[in-house]
Parts: sequence; structure tokens; C-alpha cells
Amino acid sequence: MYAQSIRSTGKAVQSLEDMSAEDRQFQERINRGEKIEPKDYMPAAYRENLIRQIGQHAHSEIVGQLPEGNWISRAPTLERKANLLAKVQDEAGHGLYLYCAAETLGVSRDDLFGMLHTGKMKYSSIFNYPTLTWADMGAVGWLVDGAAIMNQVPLQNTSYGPYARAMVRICKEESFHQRQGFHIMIAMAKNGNDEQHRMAQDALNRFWYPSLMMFGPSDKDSVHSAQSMAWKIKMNTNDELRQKFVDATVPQAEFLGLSIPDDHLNWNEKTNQYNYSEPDWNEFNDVLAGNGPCNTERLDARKKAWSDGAWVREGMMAHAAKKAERKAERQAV
Ligand code: FAQ
Repeated sequence: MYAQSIRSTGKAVQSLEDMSAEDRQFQERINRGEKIEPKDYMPAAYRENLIRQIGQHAHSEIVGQLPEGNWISRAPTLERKANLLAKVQDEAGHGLYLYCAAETLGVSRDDLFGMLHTGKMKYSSIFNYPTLTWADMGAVGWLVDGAAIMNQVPLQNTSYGPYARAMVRICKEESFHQRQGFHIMIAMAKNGNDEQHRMAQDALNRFWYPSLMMFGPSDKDSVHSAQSMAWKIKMNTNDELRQKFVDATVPQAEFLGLSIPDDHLNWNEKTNQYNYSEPDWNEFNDVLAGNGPCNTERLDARKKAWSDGAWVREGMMAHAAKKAERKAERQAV
């Protein structure tokens, strides 16, 4: 029902020689590291690809509030509750900056939501997994925000100005989120009792591979990477960032006294990085096709929020119309 299956654009990256004069000038601006701004010339496919990526990113931030929002009322202390509440509010803010960035490309917010609700646009697969215990709040902050930062720090240098600028603030906030998650993990895995340590390990076991999936399919299966990297919409390949994440996270797990659930994980002296097992790509494709454990629940929650909020949107539109009418009357006098 909520199909999000991978589809190929089937387009190869064009060489400068094969481009129209306008497209060549555009590509040369990108190659020089210039920022593209909303009113500048851009090829239709650049615009389309950016709307796709920024829209999916915005949806991920908004849907991403759901697994954690569920735990605000059950946080173990007032301080943890305040921190989690602030984090979830930040995610809403990230979604809003990103919707604004997408709107500068000429798509309306109503259309973006419509595409989310009908399954035409994706959100990150990670948010289709349930958060079963308080330790999952630690794992989400540590791993999910950790993976998000790994992917988003390079996007501060993306070619589209409004997207790159939104990323600066988002990354600062994501960094606080990662630390609040790691702090929960320290309390449970390092300083907690045996049962809390077991809960932390269980959360790591369940969130490890879904976090690796956040970076997208392996490079050989990535549909958009080549063109997106040529346009600097994406700064690294999926596998490059996944590897960086593994290399940064394994020592953190060791510090916590937790084991990464991968029997094949080992340090490779030659490459100076960890060898690790790839996620189960069948599971990834299944989650994208709408069959993850929480796909239906997450989309239903978003659709309900949209219809429950209709009266607010209508009220604000009526107020704006009234204000515009009064302004026009004043100007007519
Ligand atoms: N889940 O050709 P590629 C966060 C789709 S924010 C679902 O490699 P691309 C904050 C992809 O869209 C997390 N779909 O695609 C937070 C495409 O389908 P399409 C989100 C996925 O775009 C933390 C198809 O597969 N971050 O977590 C996924 O070059 C905690 C083929 O893939 C961003 O969005 C996936 N994991 O690379 C909030 C960052 N992976 O569109 C709350 C910006 C791939 O053709 C709590 N986005 N697909 O139908 C990106 O960097 C890229 O879009 C990738 C995917 C790397 C996600």
C-alpha cells in the first residue's frame, strides 16, 4: 500500500561536451564550488532531484519524531524528559527548515505532504522500526543521530544554497542529539546495573543494521549517486559514509562495553578501517516497499496529524485573507 520501492532513473551522467550551453555553464559553476540560489538557472532534473532528496529528508525529520515522541511521557527522570522533549522539538524544526528549502524550488508544502501520505515520496527506513525500551532512546540518539550527522555534515557544502545553509544549524543540533543518546547509553551500559546493561546491548543489537541502512543501498545499487555527486547534491557515496560511520562507532561501543552484533567485524591493517558485514538488503527493500514493522503505524499517525490540523490551516488562511483584504481597503482609500 505504501510502496517506496527503489526505481532507476536509467540516466547516465552527461559529459560537459554533450551538454547545452546553459547546462554546461551551470555545471561549471558547480565545479567551481559556487552556490546555486533559487532564482538562478538550473536544469529541470537538478531541481527535481533536489526536491526528491530535500523532501525525503524533511519527511524523515518529521516522521522521525514519532519513535521518540512515544517515550516523552515515560522518560525516567525530569531531566531526561526535558532533553528528549527538546530533541523531538528540534526534529520538527529541522523538518520545517527543509520544507522551506524545498519550497524555494517551486514545490508547495501541500504537495510534499500529499506525496508523503500517498507513498510517492519516501522517508528514512530507520523510522519504521519500533522503540521498545528506554535504552532505545539511547540507541536512537547515539546511532541514528550519529548516522544522520555523518551524512549531513558534508551536505553543509552541497551546491544548493538554501539546503546547505539549513544543514549548518541542523548539524549543530544533531550533534547535541547524538550526545544525549550517548549519555543515556553511558548511564545504562557503563554505569548501570546488569539489567540496564542487557537492555543497552539489546537496543544496539536491534538498531545496528537498520542504522547502517540509513546510508542507502550499496554503491553498486545506488540509482542517484553518480548524478547527485556530479551536481554536488550529494558529497559522498553511500558506502563511503557507511564505512566512516562504522569506523567512528566501533570504538564508542568498546568504550561502553557493548558488542557490535557482527561476527565478521575486524580491523583491517591494510585499509586502516573496519571490515564489517553489510545489512540484509532484502530486509531494506522490504521496509522500503512498505512492509517494515511500523510503516503503516507511522504513515497513519502522519495522516491523522494532517487531518487533525486542517482547522488550524484553514483558520490561518482565513486570517491571512482577512488581513490582505484590510490592507487592500486601506490602500484604496
Ligand atoms: N530509507 O540512489 P540512492 C534523520 C531510496 S534524517 C528510505 O542511493 P540517494 C534525523 C532513495 O531515496 C535521515 N529510502 O538514493 C533524525 C532512492 O529512492 P527514490 C534522512 C532510501 O538519494 C534522527 C532509492 O532508495 N537523511 O535521521 C534510503 O542518492 C533521529 C535509491 O537510493 C537524509 O535524508 C533509506 N535509508 O541516497 C530524525 C539525508 N536509502 O527517491 C529523528 C539526505 C535510499 O529514487 C530522529 N539524503 N533510499 O524513490 C541523502 O543523503 C540521500 O538521499 C540518501 C540516499 C543517502 C538517504
